[in-house]
Amino acid sequence: MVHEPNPARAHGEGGLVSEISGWGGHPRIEARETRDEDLERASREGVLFRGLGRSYGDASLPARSGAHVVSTSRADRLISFDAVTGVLRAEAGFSLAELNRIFLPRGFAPPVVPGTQYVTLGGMVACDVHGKNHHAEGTFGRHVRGLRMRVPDGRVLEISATREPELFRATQGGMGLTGAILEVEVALRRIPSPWLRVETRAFADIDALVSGLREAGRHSPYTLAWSDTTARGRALGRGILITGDWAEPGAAPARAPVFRAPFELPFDLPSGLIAPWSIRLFNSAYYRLYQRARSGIAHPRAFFHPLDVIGRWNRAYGRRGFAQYQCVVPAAADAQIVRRLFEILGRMDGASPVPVVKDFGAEASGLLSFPLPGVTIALDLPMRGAATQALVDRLNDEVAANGGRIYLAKDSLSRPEHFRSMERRLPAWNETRRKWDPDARLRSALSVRLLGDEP
Ligand SMILES: Cc1cc2nc3c(=O)[nH]c(=O)nc-3n(C[C@H](O)[C@H](O)[C@@H](O)COP(=O)(O)OP(=O)(O)OC[C@H]3O[C@@H](n4cnc5c(N)ncnc54)[C@H](O)[C@@H]3O)c2cc1C
Repeated sequence: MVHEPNPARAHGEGGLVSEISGWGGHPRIEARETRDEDLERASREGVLFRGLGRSYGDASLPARSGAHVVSTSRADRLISFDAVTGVLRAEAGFSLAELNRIFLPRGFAPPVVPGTQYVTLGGMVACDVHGKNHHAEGTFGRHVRGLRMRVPDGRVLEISATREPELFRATQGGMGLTGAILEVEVALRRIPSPWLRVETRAFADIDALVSGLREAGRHSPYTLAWSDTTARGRALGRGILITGDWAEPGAAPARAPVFRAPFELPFDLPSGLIAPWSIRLFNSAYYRLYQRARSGIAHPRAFFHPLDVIGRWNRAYGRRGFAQYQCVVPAAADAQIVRRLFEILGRMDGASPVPVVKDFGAEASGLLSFPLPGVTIALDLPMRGAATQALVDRLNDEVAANGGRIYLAKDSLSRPEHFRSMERRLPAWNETRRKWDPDARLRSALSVRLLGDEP
């Protein structure tokens, strides 16, 4: 399938300076955001690319107020698909939502998906996203066959695990700082039906939940857990384990799943509605609702992207926004460390609505890819200014001291000292970045905050 360029969309659009942010709504920055369906042209200036802005913090924001950033969302053509090998090539702005809509009913699924489908292929590579099957399939980058990129010296290159392998590795999880991704080639996998067979089971505390996750990973390709960080005493971290696999045709509806446009929150709700008291009530009700084991057939969106059911749900946090905090701690003693992190949350008023807990498999080849073997937790923390900064600092002390690391796609508050102490691969990544971009022409608000780039 090849689409011809649409002349009406052929030229860069946008260009007025306006306020933009990542999904967490913090920080917000003035930027000149343009959209162009010709990424080769749009990348000539050596400007930061962003996809659909679903990273939570400052990764997709320009290095300084008023600077230019290119959104790839108009460059969304499917370039080729081989039905024998499942290999797809598309422009970097092609969205996972489109991929799901077109390919799931045809018997092919993306190999790895994040918790929202409103992301682009370029963003998935730059963040080297992980999904519920990390223990079995690794990150998205493991399935990427090649990239077409504009590198900072101006050349357009085809790169892969064998052509410019260091650049290829540095780009996976490189947060857009090694060049502009123009096209992505990735292997899809065959599935027996587009529906999921799903089971849920409750566990009474965090230790039981982590061993339940690990045990489930031995036979289930998809696993994750929701954990209650607001429960008290022994029950701290009690949670619901969710496992899934693609349903066989006989067990699934014969019809294709319909992806309806979600209901959208039309405006920002007042900041402060999502507060420790309301989170405690919600978490407790959620745990009770799923306390009895259940099983059934689920729509792929309900299983993989449950939050997408409400569009713009981030507005529930109000104008102040929220910080996502996601870290991973290594497998040795992971349940104890997670318990300590939850205790810190309790002491510092850091309630988070239904946090996600997931076990990770092997470290990826991406030089800054997030996962390492162990357990990851993802928390939504309503923004409370200095109190949230102090909480993230304290969590990072604990994570760094235990050999863990944070996920850049979610981060907005970590300090460079913490990041450096967590990231032993940083010197190797810096070296590759410097080789391709000696003057750090390509930079972002995140690279200024964490890597010491000039604004
Ligand atoms: C509800 C929700 C759930 C999520 N769940 C998960 C999850 O389970 N696992 C997970 O790993 N992540 C998860 N994420 C994070 C999200 O998947 C990633 O941040 C990423 O895929 C966002 O894609 P995007 O297209 O919106 O990119 P953006 O957020 O716009 O950009 C992200 C980064 O990619 C760079 N970038 C984007 N496009 C290009 C390009 N063409 N060339 C070079 N650099 C580029 C940007 O500069 C930026 O650094 C979740 C996010 C949300 C909102």
